[in-house]
Amino acid sequence: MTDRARHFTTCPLCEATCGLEIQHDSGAIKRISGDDDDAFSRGFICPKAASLQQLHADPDRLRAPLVREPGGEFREVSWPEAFASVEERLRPSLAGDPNAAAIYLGNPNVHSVAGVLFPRRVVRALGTRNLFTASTIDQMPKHVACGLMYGDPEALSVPDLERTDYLLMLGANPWESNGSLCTAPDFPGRIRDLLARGGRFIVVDPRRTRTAEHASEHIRIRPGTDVYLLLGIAHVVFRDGLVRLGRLASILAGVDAASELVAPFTPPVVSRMTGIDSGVVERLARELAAQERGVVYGRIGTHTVSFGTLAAWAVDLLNAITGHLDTPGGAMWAFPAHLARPGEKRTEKARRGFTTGRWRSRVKGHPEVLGEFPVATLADEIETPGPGQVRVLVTIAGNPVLSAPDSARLDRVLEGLSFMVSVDPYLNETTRHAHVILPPPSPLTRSHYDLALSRLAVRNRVKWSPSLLEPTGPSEAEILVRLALIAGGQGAGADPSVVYEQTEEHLIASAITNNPRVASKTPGDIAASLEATDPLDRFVEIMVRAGAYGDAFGAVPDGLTFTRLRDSPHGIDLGPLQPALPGMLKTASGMVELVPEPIREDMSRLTKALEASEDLPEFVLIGRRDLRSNNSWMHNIPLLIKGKPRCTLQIHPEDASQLSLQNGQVVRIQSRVGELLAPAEVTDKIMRGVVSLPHGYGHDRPGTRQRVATANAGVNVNLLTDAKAIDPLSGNAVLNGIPVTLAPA
Ligand SMILES: Nc1nc2c(c(=O)[nH]1)N[C@H]1C(S)=C(S)[C@@H](COP(=O)(O)OP(=O)(O)OC[C@H]3O[C@@H](n4cnc5c(=O)[nH]c(N)nc54)[C@H](O)[C@@H]3O)O[C@H]1N2
Ligand SMILES: Nc1nc2c(c(=O)[nH]1)N[C@H]1C(S)=C(S)[C@@H](COP(=O)(O)OP(=O)(O)OC[C@H]3O[C@@H](n4cnc5c(=O)[nH]c(N)nc54)[C@H](O)[C@@H]3O)O[C@H]1N2
Ligand code: SF4
Ligand SMILES: [Mo]
Repeated sequence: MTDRARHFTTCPLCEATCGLEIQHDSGAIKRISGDDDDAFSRGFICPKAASLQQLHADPDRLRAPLVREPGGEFREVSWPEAFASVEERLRPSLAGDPNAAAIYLGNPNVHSVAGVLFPRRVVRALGTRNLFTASTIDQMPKHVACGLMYGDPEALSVPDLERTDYLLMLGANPWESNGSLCTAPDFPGRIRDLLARGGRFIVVDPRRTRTAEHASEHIRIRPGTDVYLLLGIAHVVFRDGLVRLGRLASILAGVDAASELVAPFTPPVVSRMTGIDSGVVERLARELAAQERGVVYGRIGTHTVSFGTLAAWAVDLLNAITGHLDTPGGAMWAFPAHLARPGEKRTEKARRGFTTGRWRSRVKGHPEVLGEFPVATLADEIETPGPGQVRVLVTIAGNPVLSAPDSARLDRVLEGLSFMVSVDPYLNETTRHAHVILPPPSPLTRSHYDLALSRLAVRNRVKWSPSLLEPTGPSEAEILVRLALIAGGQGAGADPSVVYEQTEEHLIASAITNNPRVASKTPGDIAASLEATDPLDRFVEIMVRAGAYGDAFGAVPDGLTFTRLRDSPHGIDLGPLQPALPGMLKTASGMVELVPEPIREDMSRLTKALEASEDLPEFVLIGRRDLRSNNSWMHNIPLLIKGKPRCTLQIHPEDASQLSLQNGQVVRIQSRVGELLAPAEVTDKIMRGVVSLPHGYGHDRPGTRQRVATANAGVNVNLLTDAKAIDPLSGNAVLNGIPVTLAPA
């Protein structure tokens, strides 16, 4: 028996944030397992966790920067050479126009402190308005809905899974995805607990997913129509006098207006649009309203559709009118340790509410939302000539060539850029277009704290973990800071520590202004009292000590300190979710706006769709996820990709027989924008008229360096999704419910 050391950390791969125990021999990883003592995840992990070891060891993972030669070949270079080459080309290619640069930030950024803090710094240094992120192919509708209702686009409510007795879930498949906008390690276990205490779990999905198989009831819905179901339920709640406002009665604005707005959505109308029996709509309304502790929760299938924001809004509306908002067992808000408790900030930003469209995109005139334009319009900005045309692209942790709609066009236009730089550990479908690739080291080389996901947790908790390994090159933080310095004109030789110092000063200043218990401290006192040494750990320390449970740098005797974080390798439980209203509200009225004006306006689009509903397409395409995948970027891990090919077109047996399609036979799938071939998987799990293909595949592009993925290429579903189809309020792409035609190939 060798004496292995045990290292505890958090898995950075998905939103569940499971605690890991890594057994190692002086850094050589021997085993990765769930941390049984983690206060939140209690030992749960999924198969992806163990693959961190393979990810770390992956020979295709870039260890050194690459520069693309004029001939197209990539050459490994030293870090100084790589940064020099960015300096040489980035700013000159802009020719003085900051908006000639665009930046795309991908999903993995939310999983690291560096990825949350520093990409914004690069954006500011570039000075461009052309900011694009994975949010507009994902959850932007929820930000907009919450922004409009609560005044704060980051105030996303989560279902209180641990205390609810009734969960109505739409468009989510946590048995595969492990949950989203709802950080709950072992989501399935938490649902099993709900069922064990006699609760009901209802899943609305066009597919009988693994999640649906565990539900008390599975309701099939026609893709893209969740909003009708939700408004139909609200209709019955109002019609039958089942409204219960409870404690929130005095701060809910627009109850009568909401009642009027949902009047057209009678159960028969809803039934016609969704394919769900009127009787089911009536019953769901009665059940939800009768619950002491019940909640409605919607995710990808509810958001990435053409009425995404309306549907996201309808979820919160329904929770509000049935007495399930901001109450145990309902939809609640987490209080992360690094933020002030809602309403406690001394100088709460003036309650200005939330607006979008402060500026517009050059080509299509899309309104900015949270300072971003829709990813769906990135190709327009690159391809369309004229002043302000995008000639330079920075991508950080993103693979839009596989993840964004109409990606054939994006793939094509990226080749026309004057300069592209990517911060990414792989030479993949997107980064093969870059002139310089700057690979961050493996996640095991960074300490961990969840700045983003702790806001979405179903239980308050805090955890900080040190890094396991030393990076051999610069950390991701340093890469991003250097990129920001180059973009800002300070050059490749500028000292990153200046940026760390500025960030620290800024965080200390905010601590003093925001927390009344810190107000009497001087910046010098605070800096001198810090225990952490690494700059990013110091940022976490400042935020946590000034945050909701912090020691306020000595003013609160039992408050959290960095020493306590360091001495709690399994995390610290901070208890169940607590009520946040009205303190959290940032609307101009100081109320929850149940019927914000932009929502009321967009409702007319919905009413119009009611009239146009007769000519339904023969087939619509939806997506899906698999437990062993992670969007586009973990198909290079043999452990995860092995087994039956998973990039198949699921189709109902009766639809298949009508098309004379056999299981395994190749189908030609055509949409307005493209076509592709995929093997049919005939299964009654999917409803008639709907077919499903997962995203993140299509690893057959030339010039990539992901050998395992290339051998298991699959096809890219986003060759079929339409960049013209977006939810207008959020700019989110429509990725579910794509009209397609099918034929045997
Ligand atoms: N049709 C369809 N399309 C979809 C979806 C869908 O359901 N259907 N889902 C959408 C959703 S929800 C999302 S979030 C997007 C994701 O869209 P993206 O974020 O664009 O794509 P990912 O596949 O997550 O790619 C992540 C990239 O980050 C790199 N990476 C991994 N770890 C790190 C790291 O630590 N640092 C850095 N710098 N880079 C890293 C990977 O190599 C990869 O290139 O896809 C969307 N696209
Ligand atoms: N294993 C794995 N885990 C992941 C990811 C991954 O790629 N793989 N990606 C991560 C990311 S970035 C995200 S955002 C989350 C997403 O997490 P989830 O929101 O749970 O996403 P999905 O698993 O795609 O589940 C969406 C479900 O919506 C259904 N659906 C499609 N259209 C409609 C519709 O119109 N109405 C309704 N009601 N349902 C519909 C689909 O059939 C599918 O079952 O997962 C994260 N976790
Ligand atoms: S569910 Fe899997 S991928 Fe997600 S955090 Fe847990 S172990 Fe990691
Ligand atoms: Mo996502």
